[in-house]
Amino acid sequence: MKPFDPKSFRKKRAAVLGMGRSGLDAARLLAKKGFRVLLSDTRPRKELRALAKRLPAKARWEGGGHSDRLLAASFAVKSPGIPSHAPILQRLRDAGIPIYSELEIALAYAPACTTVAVTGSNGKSTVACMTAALFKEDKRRVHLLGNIGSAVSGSAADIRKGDTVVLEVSSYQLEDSAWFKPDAAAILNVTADHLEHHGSMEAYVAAKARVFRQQNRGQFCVFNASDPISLHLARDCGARKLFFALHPSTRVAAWLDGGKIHLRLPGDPKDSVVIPPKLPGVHNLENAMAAALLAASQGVKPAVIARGFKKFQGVEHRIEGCGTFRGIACVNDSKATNVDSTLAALRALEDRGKTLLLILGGLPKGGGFRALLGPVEKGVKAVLTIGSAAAKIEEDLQGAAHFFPCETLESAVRVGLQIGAKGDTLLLSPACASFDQFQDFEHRGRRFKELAKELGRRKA
Ligand code: UMA
Ligand code: ADP
Repeated sequence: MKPFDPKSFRKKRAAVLGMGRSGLDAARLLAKKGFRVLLSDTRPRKELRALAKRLPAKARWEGGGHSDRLLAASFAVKSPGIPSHAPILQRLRDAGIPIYSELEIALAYAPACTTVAVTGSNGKSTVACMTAALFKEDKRRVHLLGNIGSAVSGSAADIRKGDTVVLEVSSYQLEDSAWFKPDAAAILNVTADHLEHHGSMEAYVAAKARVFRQQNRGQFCVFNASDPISLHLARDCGARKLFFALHPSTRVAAWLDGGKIHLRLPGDPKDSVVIPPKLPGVHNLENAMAAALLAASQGVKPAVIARGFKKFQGVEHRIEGCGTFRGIACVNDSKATNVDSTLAALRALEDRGKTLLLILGGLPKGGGFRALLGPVEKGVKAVLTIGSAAAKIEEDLQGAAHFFPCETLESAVRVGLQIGAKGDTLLLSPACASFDQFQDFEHRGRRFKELAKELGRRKA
């Protein structure tokens, strides 16, 4: 299979699998570029009708499954959420039809721009936002796209020569991207996540490695020397490697000393020191080092990085302080959808002592909660459980704290504010996906903030 080249197809027919954000934007882009597009989705037709109204008149679509009509296409575009074992993918392969990711199609239409890609199990959005802020501080025209919520196809027409495109890339997007070749990439950390989609840890790690597979000595890749899998993957990378670590060592390009970030960049005879953004947790210092290296690899000067960090305020739903009610500080970490991100929050707040009222639960991702046992015992006064993971949480964390089964977020906030004392912290850091009770983690986080305000203002 060759990289996606729009001019190479004799028949201008494209099949687009999935009618979510990626599929709809890819279809619009391809239709504009003169392709006859057929979109296809497993959802019933009646659920798709409203979406189809937003498509160009020439685009055709089908619901209720992926039919053989797709096999008339010259190539197919796969939405990231479609599992790689979906039967339609095999049927397309058997018919010799190449399958590309939405990311690859979109970037093929973007003119010469700088591409910077961030992947990892946790911290992608934060690092992508920070990196974009650093490039903006350098007065560049920046597009922040990808898994963060905006398909690249939707912005391809707006990307100009010389722009900087900062991409948050997920393992889902990478597993389909055989030709992706960013100018700078970062693998922040790799811990078990999304195993239900990838089928095995090996497949998940292999997908992450695709972020640098096509890179060569002309590009850069940032690795976390303190993360065993990120470090291990570096062995296989042909780009110029930039490591970051919490402690100084001769091999690293960024490290911490006295709370400051030290940078030693290739070609720069002297080290630079920058003050990191004021955000909670050691993990955010790691995030800042990764962002600094990505920006510096593309010529952003340390003084500009320092200015960008000074202005950076953090990202919504990530250990976000959202007010103090009845003397209880409320913190929204709804984006903590796995155990590792909840561990990061517990570490970040450990200086508060044993004052945490922790809301845990939602839709479990598999793998259990036992890794939380020690930190919960140390820093958590009470665990308030919600959603379908509640029983498993109680089983795994038995004896570590008092448990209050609350079922819903509303009840958890109410109970938290009732049982909490002045000086306590009510933390939503659920270690679970949100889809059992909410549209997504943003919906859950917004609801938490509303509830804290609403119930916190009522008399106890
Ligand atoms: N579908 C099929 N056939 C199937 C399976 C699904 O047709 O076999 C259809 C569904 O019915 C649905 C569509 O495919 O209509 C959904 O496609 P999708 O799941 O790829 O979702 P998009 O709306 O295109 O959003 C995707 C990313 N979603 C996933 O990777 C699951 C979004 O990341 C991303 O922001 C968006 O593209 C733009 O780039 C979200 C996400 O949850 C935030 N990502 C995961 C994460 O961060 O943990 C990886
Ligand atoms: P992602 O896009 O990879 O999901 P986010 O930046 O949205 O990452 O953060 C997701 C969750 O992980 C949040 O709860 C956040 O506090 C936590 N987090 C952020 N950076 C890191 C990191 N480097 N290591 C561990 N957890 C992190």
